[in-house]
Amino acid sequence: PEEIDRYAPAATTPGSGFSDPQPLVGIIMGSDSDLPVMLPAARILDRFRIPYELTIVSAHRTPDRLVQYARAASTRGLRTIIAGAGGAAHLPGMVASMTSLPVIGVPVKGSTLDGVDSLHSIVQMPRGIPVATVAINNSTNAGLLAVRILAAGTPTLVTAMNEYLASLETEVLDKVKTLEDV
Ligand code: RP5
Repeated sequence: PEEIDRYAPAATTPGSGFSDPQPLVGIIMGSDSDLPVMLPAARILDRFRIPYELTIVSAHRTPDRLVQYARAASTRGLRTIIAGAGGAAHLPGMVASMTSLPVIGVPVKGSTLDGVDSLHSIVQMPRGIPVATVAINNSTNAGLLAVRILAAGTPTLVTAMNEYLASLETEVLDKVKTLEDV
């Protein structure tokens, strides 16, 4: 719907496998206070040149917007949704109940309870309505999981993900070398 504010990178670059700037991933969060935790997911999607949108949808404060967003997500062209929330974190599960798209939940750590409240709220979904839950505050992994979902059937993205994994390995092996000199 038009009333949903969108943020998406200007354009994708060659080699991504996606040449259309139509957002493929929706990053949503319950409050602007979640933004610092959710931005790493956006940075991962930037890195893999995947177009996304980023906005606030609150399950409790904007319930009508939640329904509109979730119901329209698939027909608007989104392929997966990353939803972050803290406390009584009902956003990912409620979105998953109203779309057939894969939903990745990010438990956001609040000022109390160390984020365990958010984790339990997101991970303990009833049978039939899955939410792929990542670790508390780990939206990087939410972004990476979204890339993996999109990579199925997209060889350029598979290659890019393998290169990313190789870069992690190199990073650790470089540290091993450094430690050998200590
Ligand atoms: C949740 O309540 C939000 O996802 C956020 O993590 C938490 C606190 O929101 P604010 O009071 O900071 O807006 O709905």
